[in-house]
Formats: sequence, C-alpha cells, structure tokens
Amino acid sequence: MMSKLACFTVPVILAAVAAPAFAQDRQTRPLVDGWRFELGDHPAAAQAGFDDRGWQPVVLPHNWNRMGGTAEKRSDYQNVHGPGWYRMRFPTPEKMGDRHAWIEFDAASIIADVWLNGVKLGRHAGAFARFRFDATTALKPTGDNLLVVRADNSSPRDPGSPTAEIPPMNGDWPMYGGLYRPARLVLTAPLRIAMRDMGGPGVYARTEAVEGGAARIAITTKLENDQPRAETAEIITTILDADGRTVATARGKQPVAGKGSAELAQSLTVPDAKLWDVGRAYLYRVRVDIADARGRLRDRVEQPLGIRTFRIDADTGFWINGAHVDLKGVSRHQDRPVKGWAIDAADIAEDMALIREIGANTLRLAHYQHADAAYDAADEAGLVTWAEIPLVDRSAPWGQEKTTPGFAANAEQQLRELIRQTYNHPSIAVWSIANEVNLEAAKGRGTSNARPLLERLQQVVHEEDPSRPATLADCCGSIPSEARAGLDTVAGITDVIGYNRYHGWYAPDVTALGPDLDRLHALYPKQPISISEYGAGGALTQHSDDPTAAPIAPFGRPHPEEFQSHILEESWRQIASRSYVWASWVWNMFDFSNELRLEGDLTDTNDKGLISFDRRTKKDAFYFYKANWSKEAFVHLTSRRHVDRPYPLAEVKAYSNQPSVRLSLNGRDLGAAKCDLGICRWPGVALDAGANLLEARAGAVSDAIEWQFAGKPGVYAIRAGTLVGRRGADGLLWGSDVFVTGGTGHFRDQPSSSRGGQPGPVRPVAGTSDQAPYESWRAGDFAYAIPVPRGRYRVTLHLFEPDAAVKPGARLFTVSAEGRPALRGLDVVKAAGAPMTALVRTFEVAVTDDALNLAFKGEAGEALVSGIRVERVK
Ligand code: GCB
Repeated sequence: MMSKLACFTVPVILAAVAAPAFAQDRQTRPLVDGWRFELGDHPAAAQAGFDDRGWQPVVLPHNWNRMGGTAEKRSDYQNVHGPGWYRMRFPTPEKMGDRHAWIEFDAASIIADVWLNGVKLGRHAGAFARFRFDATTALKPTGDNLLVVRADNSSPRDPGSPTAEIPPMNGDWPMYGGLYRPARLVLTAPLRIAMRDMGGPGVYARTEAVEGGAARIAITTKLENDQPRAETAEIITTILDADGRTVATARGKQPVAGKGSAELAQSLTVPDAKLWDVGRAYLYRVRVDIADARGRLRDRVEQPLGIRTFRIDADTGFWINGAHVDLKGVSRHQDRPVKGWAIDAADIAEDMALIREIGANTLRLAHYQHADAAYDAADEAGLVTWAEIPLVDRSAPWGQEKTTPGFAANAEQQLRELIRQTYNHPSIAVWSIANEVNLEAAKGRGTSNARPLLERLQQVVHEEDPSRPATLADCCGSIPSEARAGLDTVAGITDVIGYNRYHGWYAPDVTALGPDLDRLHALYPKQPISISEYGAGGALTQHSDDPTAAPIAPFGRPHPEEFQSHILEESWRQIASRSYVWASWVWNMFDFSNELRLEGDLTDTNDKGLISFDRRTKKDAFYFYKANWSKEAFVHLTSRRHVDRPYPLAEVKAYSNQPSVRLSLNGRDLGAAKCDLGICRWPGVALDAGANLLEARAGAVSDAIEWQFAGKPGVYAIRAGTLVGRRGADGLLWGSDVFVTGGTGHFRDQPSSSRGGQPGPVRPVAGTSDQAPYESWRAGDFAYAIPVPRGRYRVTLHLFEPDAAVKPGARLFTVSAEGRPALRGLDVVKAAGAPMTALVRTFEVAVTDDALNLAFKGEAGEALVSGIRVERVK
C-alpha cells in the first residue's frame, strides 16, 4: 500500500526562471477522507481519548441537511440547525524541517471551531469563504494527529444564537451545515507568500492598462517571515501564456522583518497581449516564486490572469476592451437535491456547461461566495460575473433596528475574504455588497438603517480593489408605489446597481418592468442600472391552456410552466430594448431549495429555475433564452409536458433562433411561422381526436411532440379563475381559464406566502362530490367568447360564495348569453343556503356565429363563477 505521504503533490522544479532549482517547501495534502461525523454537540470530542467509533464515516464534501424531496415523500428530508462534529486523523509529514503547517478549509458552515491534537487552532465565522489556521505548534513531530472540527449552522434567529451577528440573517434558501467543501494540509516555508491573508492567495494581479497591444499588469505579492531574523526575499514573478510560455518576468527584492510581513508591488508588461473577452476567454497564469537570501527557492503560488479592461456607463451599459457588449445572463445557487452544498467539481462543470448552452454571457453567483471552481469555470467560459456576499434582507441582527459592531465587522470580513480569495478571476466584474437589505424597511419593520453599513462596505471594496466597481441588489419592485417612499434610498451608495424586479409575478403587471426601469434611470441618471433579478415560478407538473389570459392572485396560486415562459418573454422584450441597462440576470438558472416553500411541483424548492433542481429537465423558458442568446440552430416545441389537452383548439408555440419554422400536425402541413424574439406561433390549431403529433422544422433542425385531445368532443369544461386544468371526479378534463376577458382570478387554497408560509387547508366546497369546478373562481365584470361551432348549447354554471361575510342580497349579478340575459339577480349564497356551498345553474342558448358569448355583470357586489360547462344539445 502506498503511504499517505505519497499523496503529496510533488513540487515542480523551476525551469523557466533562473532561480536556483531547490525543491519548494509548499506542499499540500488533501484532508477529505477518513472523517467521522456526529450531529449534535459533543464538546468532549475536541480532545484525544474520545471514542468516535460509533460516529458516521464521511468524506468531504459533506453536509448534514437533505433537501429537495417532494412534500409527500419527505423521508430523505432533514434540515437541521445546530452543531455537528467532525474528527479525523492524519500523519505528520516526514522531513517537516522548519516548515509551517496550515489546516485549510474551502468553507465550513456557518461557524467552525478547529482543534488539532486538543489544541484550539481558532474559529472562523461565515459559511462561504476559505480559511486556514497555523497548525505548526500543535502538529506532532511524528505520528498521527487528531483534527477535530465543530461546525455550527444554528439559525441566527434563535435566542442567544452564536450566528446572531453573522450574515445572512435571512434569505430564500437554507443554510446547510457542515464541511461542505474540501479541506487540506498545506506546508510552507517560514519565508513565504502570505498565508495569513484572509484565505487569499497572497498574490494579486490586475490589468492596469492595455495600450498599443501591450498590457501593463500590476502584481502585488504579500510576504510573511515567521523566522525570528529578518530576511530579504527575492520575488520572481512570471506571466505564462496559455501554452505555458513565459511572456513577462520581473524580479525584485524585499526585506521582511523577523516575525513580520511585507509586500512588493511589481509592474509587468505583456507585449501583444491576448485579451480575455466575453465569450472568448484567453487565460494567462501568474507565477510568483520566492527565494531566500541564500538563493533557495522557498515558495511558489500560481494564479489565473485574464487581461481585459472594462467600464460600465449609465447610458450605454457595459464596455469591455473598448467594445460594447449586451450582458444577458442568469443567476446560480450552488445547491443540489440531497447533496445540498456538498457538490463536487463535476456538478459545477455540469452547471457551467448548461449556462454556456443557453448562451448567457454573464453570471450572477448569488447570494454568497461560491466554490473557486465556479469562478474558474466562468473565467474559462468568458462569463462576466457578479460576485457577492450574503448580506441579505437584513443589515442588522434579529431584534435590532441598527447594525451592531459585531455584525458590521463580520459583513466586512466576508467581503474582504471574497475579494481577496477571488481577486484574480478575470470573469469577476463587480463586487456586490448586499441583496435586498431594504426589504425589511419595505415591509415597514426593522432595518431601515442599512445605509451606514452599505457606505462602509462600498469603501471596503475600493480599499481592496481599485479596479472593480461595487454594486448591490435593491429590492421590492413589487411594493406598490405609494408604499415605496424611502425604498429607493439604497440607490447611489454603490458605483453601479442592480434591481430585483418581479413585475408579472409578485407584482401584477409584467408590462410595468420597462417603465419602472425608465423611472429609475430618470431618477438616478448617473447610476448604471442592471436587473439583478427577474423571474417567475415554473412547475413541470402544472400546465395552462393560455397562460396570458388569466390575471392571477399573487400567492397560493399554481405555477404553470407556460406562465413562467410568458412572464420571461414579456420581461426580456422590455429589457432587450433598453440599452442603458448594463446587464440582466434571470432568477434563476436552476430551481433551488427553500424548505419553506411549497409551491409549483410541491417540493421544498423555489421553482423559478429555467432548469429543474436535479438538472435533468430544461423547462420551456430555457429554450426561450437559448433562442435569443445562442447561435447553434435549434427548434423547440413548447408545452410538451401539457400532453392532455382539454380544448379542441390550441395555440402551438415553438422557440427557435431560426427566422421561421414550419409546423405539421399528424403529417398535415400547417405552414411556416416567422419567429419574433425567438417565438414562433400557430394560433387556433384544431386538434384531431386522440393523438396529435406536432412536428416543427427549420432547415436541418426539428423537434416533435405528441399531445392527446383528451376533452369530450363537443364539451367545454372551464375552471374559472385558474391557470391550470385538472380532471374531475367523473374523469372529465376541466381546462384552464382561457377565452375570458376582465375580472380577477382567485384560487381557493388559503394564501401560501411564497416566502415562508405553508399553504392553508384546501377548504372543500359543500354540496358536491366533484371539487374540480370549485377550486378557483373569477370575480368582477367579465366576459367569455368560447370558440364553438353554430348550434344549440346547454351552459352549466358552477358557483359558490367564497366569502363567509357575504349575506343574501349583498352579491347580485346577471349572466347574459349571446347578448341576452339568461340569469338575472343571481344571489349565490341565498340560493345555495350558505357560503362555500355549491350551486349549479343551467340554461340553453343558440349560437349563430363562431363563438358563444357569455357576460357576467355585478348588480350589487361583483359577479363571480367558478366552473363553466358548455355542451352541444343539437
Ligand atoms: C428575491 C431574492 C431571492 C429570492 C427571489 C424569489 O428577490 O433576492 O433570494 O429567491 O426573490 O424567488 O422570491
């Protein structure tokens, strides 16, 4: 068997630089195998002699939460908050000499206390950043070492919680717990590139200028000397091109005091620089070697370098390397079903491949620092990236109006960690200091005092990085304007800004997005504006026959996949035509977990993803963006999961990046449709009885789906007020609320707040054995034009009074058919005898044109109806 020591990375001997070729002292050994884990608090486990044989063997990455099961099948579900303990043993490397040993974690959630051989190495607070502790004195000279970690993801809301001052305080995602990224042992010489730099690499490179093809690169190297005596370090800095050829070097000498630190700034010129550009990434590497006064090579660090300049303009948007680019993209959360945050490189690579496939050129890595591999992948793909810290919703601990020194210090720490640790990634363009911290103010409670902290963090960005602007994501576009006073106050703090806007989703009208942006642009003409979030929920299991027709109640509603597409189409239409918007990000590329949401497919997820949580299913909306953003020809027929069609007429819609698409139904040509904004439509397609094979073709690319006409021939069964259909007790397929104008849709479930509420009980309507026509209703003055052939029809109205406060006589309305009153002074609660009780009314009507027209008009209060069934009688 190979000894564990054989796992050490063998140092590369310096060939390209003329420094004496001594082996480096920096070596790393992964600490990912051989851990034992136990949930709960076990303070005695910090010491040797504790028996952990009963603990669960685990490997890193690991976390103890299990999310993303369906609501019904929650056996695998576990979202636990509190401490958990990890223990592992590793041997002291041979030939330690004067080297220092560091224990490095790429992240631990949320607080980590670390002991080596019973000696406390330290505590790190913050769930997302890398950290390391000096383990030199605690390491045994030989033999096995005991490494123990107590991780704690207690909720900051719990009284006396240790996380009370560690952002985030809140957010639409779970705070998983544990050692969910890899860990390692790092050995370094006492004279070295800094290890005590907030988890950063100690080498920081940036493009200063590109002139006449040559690039000036500023590189700062931070040094540490843990020897008692002063030493002069030689710093040999090399820039290597993508083929590993040296293109620039610099040498410098820097004295470092005994037990001290120092830094050296160097400027290197890369002639004929190949630029890192959007979608066309060229990556150099920076290598820094450190030699001591005797010429011995003691350390080496390599970092990525992309040469680019960019600026963001309030009127014209994003410019990179002197050229304008429309930034269009998506956001990403890092979690996966069951794995949670304990994802691996293959998961990240898969996500990035999908993001490239959709054709995004920008990525928001929300709402916290992601794994380094994610920024690497963005570097390689040429994705302009928004990086951020988890200062979300609140800028103060729970129970506090204003931020506290401890809270502010931790927010600042997380920001400095993010910037130092990811500084060298050319993909990162902006540092975001906060997300929706004005949310609480908007709700009229809590933190209206975010400004001083935000101003401080904006300053921190500039201290840390002179080359990138600070940004933040503002909240609450859905708050009605009269309640917005004071809400826009976070504008103007950061260099640039993002607006989270959910017009058409949390706010009623999707067409309000563009005017809202115009208003903000006029209000803050000097602040470059982006849309840091926009989106809509899309459930793979919920479908609508016409998502655009039915206005919806904000919460407790279904999330048909078709409606998500509609909201995103209309949002993108408005975004794409506003050139001052410097970037936009769809919320979100992937469904992600939130234990409190029970929406859409009824999983504990937020279903605003363009792709399902398990990454297996691309929703229609994915292809809408792909049609707009990508070049490789494709065509995609939408609504492919809405197989059973209730109505004989249906709109067929495809997404394609081709100018036009031709459609056939069961082999019959239905003609070509021009694609506008990637959308190609065939309205009013008459379906055949039974199977309907739809084939779409554009040149060499095609797509095919099959629908079933599952309605009853000659019968229209409409569920008023809801976007989705469902089968009734007798097997009849009730369709969604199409053919209607006016009124408002209401769903019978009690409101389930999409942020934290559980849906209330589904109150059954009394007096019926079939709930299908009674789960929603439409109210107001409204009219239907149902496309039926001429003939005589029986119309059956299903009604109930949803409001317990409505007494007989309080709600009276008229229903007209073909322009003539069919039911006058209809008093539902009186006729049914009680609220929430079914009432059926029928009448017959002759249709002499190609549509049955029904009109509902209130006499006292609003008219309403919950189900309409139309059946031909002659
Ligand atoms: C937001 C938040 C994000 C949520 C999203 C939503 O504004 O920034 O974290 O997930 O809304 O889906 O409600």
